Amino acid sequence: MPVDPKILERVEWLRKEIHYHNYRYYVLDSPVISDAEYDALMRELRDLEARYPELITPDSPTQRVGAPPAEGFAEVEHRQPMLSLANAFNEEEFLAWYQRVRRLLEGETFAMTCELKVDGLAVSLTYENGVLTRGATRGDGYRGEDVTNNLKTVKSIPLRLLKPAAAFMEVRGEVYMSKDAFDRLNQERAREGQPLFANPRNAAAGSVRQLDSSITARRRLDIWVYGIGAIEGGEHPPTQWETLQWLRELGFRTNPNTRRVATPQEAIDYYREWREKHHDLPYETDGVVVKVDPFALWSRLGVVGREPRWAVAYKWPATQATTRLLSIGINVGRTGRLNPYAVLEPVQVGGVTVSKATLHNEDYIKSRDIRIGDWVIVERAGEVIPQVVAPIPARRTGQEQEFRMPTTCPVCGARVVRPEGEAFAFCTNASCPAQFLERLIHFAKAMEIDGLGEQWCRAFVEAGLVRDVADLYRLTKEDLLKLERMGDKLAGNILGSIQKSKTRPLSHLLVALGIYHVGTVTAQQIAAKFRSMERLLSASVEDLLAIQGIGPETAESVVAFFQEAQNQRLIAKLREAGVRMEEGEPVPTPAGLPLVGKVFCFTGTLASMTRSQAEARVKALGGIPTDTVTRKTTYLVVGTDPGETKLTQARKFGTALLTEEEFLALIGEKKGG
Ligand code: 0OW
Repeated sequence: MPVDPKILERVEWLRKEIHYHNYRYYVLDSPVISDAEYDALMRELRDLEARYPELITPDSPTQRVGAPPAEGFAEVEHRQPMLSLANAFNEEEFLAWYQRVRRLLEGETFAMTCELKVDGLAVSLTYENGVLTRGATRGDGYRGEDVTNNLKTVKSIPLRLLKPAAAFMEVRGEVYMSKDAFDRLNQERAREGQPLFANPRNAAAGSVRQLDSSITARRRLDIWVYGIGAIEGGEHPPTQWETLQWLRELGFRTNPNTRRVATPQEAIDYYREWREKHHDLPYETDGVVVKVDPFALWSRLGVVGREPRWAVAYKWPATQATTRLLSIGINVGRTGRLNPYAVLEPVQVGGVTVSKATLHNEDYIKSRDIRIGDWVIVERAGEVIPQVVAPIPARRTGQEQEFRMPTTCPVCGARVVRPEGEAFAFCTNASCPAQFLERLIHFAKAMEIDGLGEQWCRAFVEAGLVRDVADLYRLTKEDLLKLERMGDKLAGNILGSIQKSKTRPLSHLLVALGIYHVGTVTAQQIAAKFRSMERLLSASVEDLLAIQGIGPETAESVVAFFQEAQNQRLIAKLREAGVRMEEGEPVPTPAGLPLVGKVFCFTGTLASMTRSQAEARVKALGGIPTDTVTRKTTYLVVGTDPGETKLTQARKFGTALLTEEEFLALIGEKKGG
């Protein structure tokens, strides 16, 4: 029966009042009522919502914690991609950024907004008609994880805006954890014997990506909002400075230390001032973000790859120290790459104890003549892992030794090869434990095993459930139910997807095995030519070279892969598990499909459809969509904010470029169709 309008009115009044007091307390840091008065308002609203549950709305202040633990996060697409930032590590690099902007603007001068670069994680908040409807992590900039329930627990994120703004709006900000909250959290974790977080940024990221939002709620996260993404049915002010002011009036927390300046010297003054003061802030920062203030200039300046030309991150200086290089270790990275690292006499670098540092690769070590036993200079810049920058020859005793890259993998003993022209050496064993997690993730993706993403792969490996990819096909439900947060239904779904993946054609399996230089197109060509794993196992380099477009390095890499004993055993295990080893009859692509044999790659954002929609259209018309531009790519479709790398590759291979309109015409659609 309808609720008494007086109750409705009281509930609405309470919500508005509580939203306002939340704003005063968590955003302005200046409450105007006592905690007791605030608690009384909340208690009254909770009682009314308990008596009249039909009145509960998602933006009610009572709805900040309420969702059951998620089983994983849905992937969501940002309406406007989230960009990253180019770095300037010193004054001349900052001035170079400024001069390039001046040049691009034909000498026009412009104000700049200087903001502290808070060291947290970037998020995007979607408000529809003033109500928070979604919160997402940045992800790869195009797609992120839906962490709405977690972000709703952050008290300084408004569930509803204080005044009308737009029908649809994406608000961008940095979620962070204060130094105090970080210390308290680690003390608590130490007491409970849990692993500690390395720094507030990791703690914030771990808390936002918590599957159980009631845990997130206890983690005392906060946010500084700094920008807008897509906006429809409304507009924001014409400059960054005014937009920050406007966001504050809407109920967001914007950083009070922001400053608008007219000249690069003033920006440098701001940077110098905060380089000395930032340690006193209650939260961590890793530099200053300087932005061109008028938005009208942003569109004229544009974006290169993922980085806007109209902003730069001017980072705090790296800090250095000297110490002894005791030995050189090797870790085998996710792609089998051997990465040398320095084992150091522990030393304090900028307040952090450093005992390991990267040495990048063999050439880096040789070109700097770094020897084992040397005194060396170590540098740590913000979150970048520390690196050895140079030896100190003057302090040599003559006992130092040259470094030599091992010829067998330190983890599994397989041969190590250094492909022609590569800076790195690689382990040749597909089941090498060191690279296994990444190979498992790649396998699951290439075999389209739905539900088996990075975090479950990691859980399988850590629980020792799988030692090579073939073990996937031997998993049972009781195996999976041993895992924390694995439910019966999810276990059934994952096992079902694993079984279903057995029927994928040979080309999928070839991609899934992660053979160096073998991507989607090469795999399809090899599978089409040899048609079965049997024939492929005895193929020679010449047989492979006979395939149009396969070069010597690919042919050798494929033959080397199948000659490795561990790989042959792996394939035998997969076959015995029932994984298909044949390429299906070539699906008779109905004659006349316009894109048969055409290889597509996409870069940037399309206005008329998402990337996955465009790839599906290409597939439906007989074409092959791929992630990278190679000599085999027929077309590179260029959307807005294209990636520099793909354009460079396309120029190198002479790939035909298509605008979105040309692409739509090719697939027989018109813009906005
Ligand atoms: N961390 C920050 C911050 C900021 C960028 C966003 C896209 C282009 C300019 O305080 N105050 N302003 C921006 O503006 N970015 C920031 O952080 C970036 C976002 C993505 C990676 C960094 O976290």
